[in-house]
Amino acid sequence: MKTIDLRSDTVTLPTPSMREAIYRAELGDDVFGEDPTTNRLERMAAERMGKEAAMLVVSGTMGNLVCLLTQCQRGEEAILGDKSHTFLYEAGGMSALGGIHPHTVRNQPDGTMQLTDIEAAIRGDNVHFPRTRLLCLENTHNRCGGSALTPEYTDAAAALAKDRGIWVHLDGARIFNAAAALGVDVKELTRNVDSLIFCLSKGLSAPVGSVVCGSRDFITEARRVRKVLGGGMRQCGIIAAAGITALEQMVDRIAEDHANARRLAEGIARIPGLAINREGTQTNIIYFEPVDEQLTAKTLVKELGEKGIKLLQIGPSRIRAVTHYGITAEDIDLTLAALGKKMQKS
Ligand code: TLP
Repeated sequence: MKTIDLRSDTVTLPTPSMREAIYRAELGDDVFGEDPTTNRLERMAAERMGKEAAMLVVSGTMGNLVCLLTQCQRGEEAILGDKSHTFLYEAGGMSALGGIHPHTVRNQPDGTMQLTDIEAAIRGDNVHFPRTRLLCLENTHNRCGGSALTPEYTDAAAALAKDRGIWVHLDGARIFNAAAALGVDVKELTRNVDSLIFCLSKGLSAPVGSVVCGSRDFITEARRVRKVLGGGMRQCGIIAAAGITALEQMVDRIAEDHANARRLAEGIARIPGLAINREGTQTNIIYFEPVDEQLTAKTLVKELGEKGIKLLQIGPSRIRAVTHYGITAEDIDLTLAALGKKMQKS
């Protein structure tokens, strides 16, 4: 039976040319700064993001944590969206390991936080309050339907933060999806943030790895934090080699994933009994739900799973589908046919 795995873009396997690049990678000890392939990936990533320096980390979660720990001391505060990945899905690492106080601000359905809400969350100088150090943005926004924050919004939020003397970190796990959806160079989305991460192992299809980018001084400090977390790797050119191939070959095809996500969303909108998120599909993530109380999200996910179509249940009623390399328009049509058949029966 054919499997169509729409649970996440993290399920992507390395392409044949990534496997070839891994096999051929020139290696050294990266803790000594001597892995030529890792050094090359880090230079490429910094250049792409318009930053001075970059550092390979194991995962997006580690990248966000390294950035937070580099920018905030214990008892200081970071402002972040109440639906942000860092707040919801990173095991509370910022407080568990950094003693950093999360101050959540409501995410709007499009993934933004209102500037007035951010402004209100920034603490004044008062002995009762933690010090606000950092504002965290997420682009694309996972829980907000894969929505893309525009350069104008990012610049405005960063200007506000700068004016109030706080830094800005961007969780750009899927920043290339945002750039593709908006038709802008990725630098337009990163130019005013102090630190950012992007993931090699999601839409870009590499097997492992994320990259932290920022100023030279920031990355020097971040290397120390990564070491503390046990993230100093040795011959990680094995990972970086696939990352280089990802940057060279996988960025320009992302638009295909977005077209497939739109095809899926439009098809779901036509199936009676299913409701699709109202914000529209901008990138490769969609959320939908059964409206009929007889059929729960859990049952629908289970029954499609039995037919080889894997979806992710999020909360009691929502279902997530993510398109990625390896998912074709034909797979989308098979998924829609299976969903349509299931809904007819229920
Ligand atoms: N997201 C995963 C799950 O954790 C939910 C997914 O399947 O979408 N930032 C954002 C915006 C993310 O979506 C993710 C992963 C991360 C950070 C963490 O990356 P990893 O999984 O590499 O630690």
